[in-house]
Amino acid sequence: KAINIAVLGATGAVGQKMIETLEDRDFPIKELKLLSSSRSAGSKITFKGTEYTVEEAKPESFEGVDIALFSAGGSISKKLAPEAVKRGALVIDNTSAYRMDPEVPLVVPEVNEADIKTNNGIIANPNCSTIQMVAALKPLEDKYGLKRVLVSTYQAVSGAGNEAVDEMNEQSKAMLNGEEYEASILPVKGDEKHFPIAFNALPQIDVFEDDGYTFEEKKMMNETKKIMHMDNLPVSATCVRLPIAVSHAESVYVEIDEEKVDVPAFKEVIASGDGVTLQDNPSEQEYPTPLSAAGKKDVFVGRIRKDPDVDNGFHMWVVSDNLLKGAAWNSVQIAEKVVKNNWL
Ligand code: 11C
Repeated sequence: KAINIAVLGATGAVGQKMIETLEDRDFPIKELKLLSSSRSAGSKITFKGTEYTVEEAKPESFEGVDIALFSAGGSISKKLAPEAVKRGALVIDNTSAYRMDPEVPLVVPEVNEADIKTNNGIIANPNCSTIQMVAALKPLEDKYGLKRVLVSTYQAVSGAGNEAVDEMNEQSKAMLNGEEYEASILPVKGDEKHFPIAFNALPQIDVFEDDGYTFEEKKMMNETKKIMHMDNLPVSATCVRLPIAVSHAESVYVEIDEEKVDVPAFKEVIASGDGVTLQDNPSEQEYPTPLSAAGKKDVFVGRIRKDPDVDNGFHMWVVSDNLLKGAAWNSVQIAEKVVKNNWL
């Protein structure tokens, strides 16, 4: 049955993709409400040939809304998600505001779809770099069990929003022209120092915590345990931003709980994963890249190799569109599961 949907953060990098994904999936919508901060209110967005005016989000905006997709920043989620829930909406929140709340399910449908059901009105959508990694780990956990995960990321600038991508583009042009440029957004807009992303690599995504890890790294470590229901799984991350517009890539080193597995068997298991596509043929130079994954919904895995010195250790290269599977598609996918299973 058709339902009433609201998208909060409709003009942002993820919000735009949410709207495109709802259209692309032909989601059963009765009424669509596009919401934003007062700054972007009044913008026009076309959905299925009809022009919508983006409205400023207020608590009353959620009257009559069945599912609200939130992607307007953590503080706005903290303020408006309870208001939406109070008015009967189910919130699918794409910020970090509620992810580690024990009352809130944190969901990647291919991994823990059943968790959707037990909610108090809010379902959290994980961090983009976490989503693609757990999608690739899930078939390995099911078949072999997991003992340890080490990951280094190569993340796209769109994870930091449209204005960060604009800054990368402007910086790149300026540097090629030998002109002065000033960084003002990355690595973290609110932090004291800013560094250019053009022709660079920044080993800081989000703010630093007291233990020397960044919040992005902590998100990968903590969210993975929660989504996979593996509180004791050792996961350690290094997150790096590169001058890529779309798609995060990750070098994932995994120790499985079996010692006699060969590469062909490991590849077969990866290929069997829901939402996972194996792209791994070194003799044909076949492997995923950020450009090849951009615009696609799947998680792509290649470069699978066995650690020559560790019997149960494997390397893999995991790439996915951070705005789709990492954000908009995963949120819409949760909404589809809710509708399909009558979980509203
Ligand atoms: C990035 N992963 O690439 C971040 C963006 O917690 O939802 C997503 C932030 C989040 O900068």
